[in-house]
Amino acid sequence: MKKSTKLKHLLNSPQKPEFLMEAHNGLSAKVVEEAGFKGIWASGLSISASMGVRDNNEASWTQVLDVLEFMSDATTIPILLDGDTGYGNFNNARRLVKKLEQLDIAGVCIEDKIFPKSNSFISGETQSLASIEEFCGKIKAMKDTQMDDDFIVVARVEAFIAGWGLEEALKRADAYRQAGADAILIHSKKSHFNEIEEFMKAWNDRHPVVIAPTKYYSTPTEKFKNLGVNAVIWANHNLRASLTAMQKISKQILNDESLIQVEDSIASVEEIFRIQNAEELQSAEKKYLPRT
Ligand code: SPV
Ligand code: MG
Repeated sequence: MKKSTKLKHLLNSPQKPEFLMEAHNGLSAKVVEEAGFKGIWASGLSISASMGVRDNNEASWTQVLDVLEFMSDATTIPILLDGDTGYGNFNNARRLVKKLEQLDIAGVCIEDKIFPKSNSFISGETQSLASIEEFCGKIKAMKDTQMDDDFIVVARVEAFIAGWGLEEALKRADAYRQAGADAILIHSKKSHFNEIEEFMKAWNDRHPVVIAPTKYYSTPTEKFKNLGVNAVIWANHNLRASLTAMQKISKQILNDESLIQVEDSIASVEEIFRIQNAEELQSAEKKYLPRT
């Protein structure tokens, strides 16, 4: 089955919610697939952080595509790209769709802000939203451009992030649905899931909904299920886990000036070879290299 079709099924699955796990490079994408997840969230925050830059479109869109190519080649489960604002206007966004399809990326999520975007958790209230008309035009251009009928465009509503209320969030979500978005991502930066709850009740199962409970992380998943959320994105947890691990190990090796204390607490070199599938190359070499 095509990766795009798998993502489409995941977003429309009778089993609610389904889950997408964050990855930010080929290795973390493999880890997500091996863990058993059905889909990958290629997080803008995590990809930018792993490149050592900010989540403000400092990395160019083609630099992001280079990372995605490794992620896509390394895995068989679908990848949903966090495509920020689509890296420009409708024209940039539709060219993005064309290139994503070529890389076998299953779908892209775009948010109704202005390029260059800022992360939703940094001074959200000062962030301007795109006009509904402009954003709907962008969604339409993307849907008109895709060659694969199952390619997914998720429209992310940043109304709550920018300090607007339920009415604005609903108005935008419904306009984006009508413009052709395959699902809505409703985002909130509150530590309680109130905004999401209000939205889900008023939305009344009109169209698939995706959430990213980064800030309201203490909400039991059962609540999302009861509200009928279609998919939950665990949005940045591999990046954060690896940052903590790297900080700890670098400090320890710096202080110890020795590897004695760390060797058993980290992945073995053999484990790296396994996840790289080094064995396959060894057998291919036997098959294809001249015997000397
Ligand atoms: C990201 O992962 O870059 C997101 C989701 O946009 S969140 O960080 O939860 O805003
Ligand atoms: Mg993002």
